[in-house]
Amino acid sequence: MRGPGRNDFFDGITKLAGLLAAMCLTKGNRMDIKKAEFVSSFTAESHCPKTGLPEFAFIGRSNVGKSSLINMLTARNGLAKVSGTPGKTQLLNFFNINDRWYLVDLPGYGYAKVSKSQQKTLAAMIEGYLIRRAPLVLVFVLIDSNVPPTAIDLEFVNRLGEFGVPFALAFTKTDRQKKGVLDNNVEAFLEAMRETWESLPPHFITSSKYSTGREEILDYIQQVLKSLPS
Ligand SMILES: Nc1nc2c(ncn2[C@@H]2O[C@H](COP(=O)(O)OP(=O)(O)O)[C@@H](O)[C@H]2O)c(=O)[nH]1
Ligand SMILES: [Mg+2]
Repeated sequence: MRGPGRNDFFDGITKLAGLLAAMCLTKGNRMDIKKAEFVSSFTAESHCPKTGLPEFAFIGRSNVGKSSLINMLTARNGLAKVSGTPGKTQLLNFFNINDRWYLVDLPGYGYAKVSKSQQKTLAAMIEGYLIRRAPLVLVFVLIDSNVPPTAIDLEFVNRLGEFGVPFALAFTKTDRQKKGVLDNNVEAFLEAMRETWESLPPHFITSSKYSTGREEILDYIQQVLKSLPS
């Protein structure tokens, strides 16, 4: 795993974000979602357009609450489809946010009910995007806070490390648990990551039901955008 480089990156980004937050994150600076528009879906990285704008991708196991989180962040209820049927989103879905950045909704991973060959196709699509997509700035990996760490999520974040892709964690559906259980699950995930990672990525506690974590995530995206070379 390309550990040390990634760790430096996280440290750098976290410090920079903290500094910027202290310097200029007054209310007027908070990201207002003035525009959130579905643009198009693509079946492969090679088909994705050159937009000139940075991309933040969202991924997680099927049913983790990704569509709900996207709707919550953008304050658009029907933007990403919320579905009780997992495994439906099988494309790279692009959303234009404020003509400033793209939110890219990636297919869910680890959905057992799709065939092995389809899983392979999906994995190739996801990895192709993650590895080759130049405008990709950061991936939000969604983790269900209601369950202890799963091998599939840990393997996925470790793979991001191997690819050298920066990421942050968003623990989802935190309203469904007592605080004690939630804290245990979050801490256990971070603890499991410490086994392979020297320093940890930023993490967010979210509930789409109560908009928990919305400001924190939007502030973070704003800070990362500001830190990019123009
Ligand atoms: N209580 C609660 N339920 C949620 C939350 N987020 C998602 N859900 C529910 O979890 C299920 C899956 O959500 P969805 O957003 O479609 O997940 P996706 O498959 O990852 O896109 C749906 O029944 C949602 O209503 C949350 O923050 N709190
Ligand atoms: Mg979905």
